[in-house]
Amino acid sequence: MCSCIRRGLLSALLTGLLHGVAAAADTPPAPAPVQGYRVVASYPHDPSAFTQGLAFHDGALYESTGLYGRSTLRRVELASGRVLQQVALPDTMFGEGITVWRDEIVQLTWRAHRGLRFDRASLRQSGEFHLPGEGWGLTHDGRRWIVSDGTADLRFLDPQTQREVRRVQVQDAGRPLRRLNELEFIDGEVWANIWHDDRLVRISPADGRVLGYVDLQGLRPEGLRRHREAVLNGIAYDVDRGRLLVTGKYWPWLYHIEPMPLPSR
Ligand SMILES: [Ca+2]
Repeated sequence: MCSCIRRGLLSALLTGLLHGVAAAADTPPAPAPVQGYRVVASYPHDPSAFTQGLAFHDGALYESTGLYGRSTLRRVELASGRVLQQVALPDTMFGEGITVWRDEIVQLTWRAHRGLRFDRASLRQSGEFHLPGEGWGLTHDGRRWIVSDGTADLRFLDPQTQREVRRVQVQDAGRPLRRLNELEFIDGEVWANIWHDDRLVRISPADGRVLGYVDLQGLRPEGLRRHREAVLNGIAYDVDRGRLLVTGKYWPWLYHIEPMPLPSR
């Protein structure tokens, strides 16, 4: 083979490779996969609760409710939906996300720039801290508190100082996913509600990448489907029994659900 043919072949090969690279760069990243669900069990839920936070720990369900003058932190019996104990927040505070942190319940407020700490056993307030910006959802990964604020960002706070130590932007297919709301940390992933959306989103806490969705379309109780604010909000995980629990604002039911493949069309 003469050197000119070799040079021609080499040039064609390089051109092909470069076109391949360019084509790969032009291809938008594929959106994250979507799962469906099945309802395993339904439990009564206070239909007057404007649910803003939900957590399950050691057999007990904890709930935060919002609205000015009506915000509470409560311990709830899962099977009956009965409120076993509750504390009312000051009228100037709008309750938001909660998480169980050791022997405490930590509760965010929406725009008061304050987080509240309660003794888990008595629900007596044990402290408070400054929270810059808005507070929406709250969970933790065992080391850091994780906060959403209605944007696409998740903030990671040092539980000792409540200072922000890192932040990730949640993205699907390269686009920010905004309106992140109630949160739950499940098996190394952050699960989130999206305000006014029927999907749960699963997020990689390392880089904010969306790993998948669970589409809960059809779960909202029939009488509430035209109610503008009665949206899906509230994810709790019973780590002992592997139960995923979800509800919504004003929903009369709280559901134990299981993600499933979507039926093929
Ligand atoms: Ca939660």
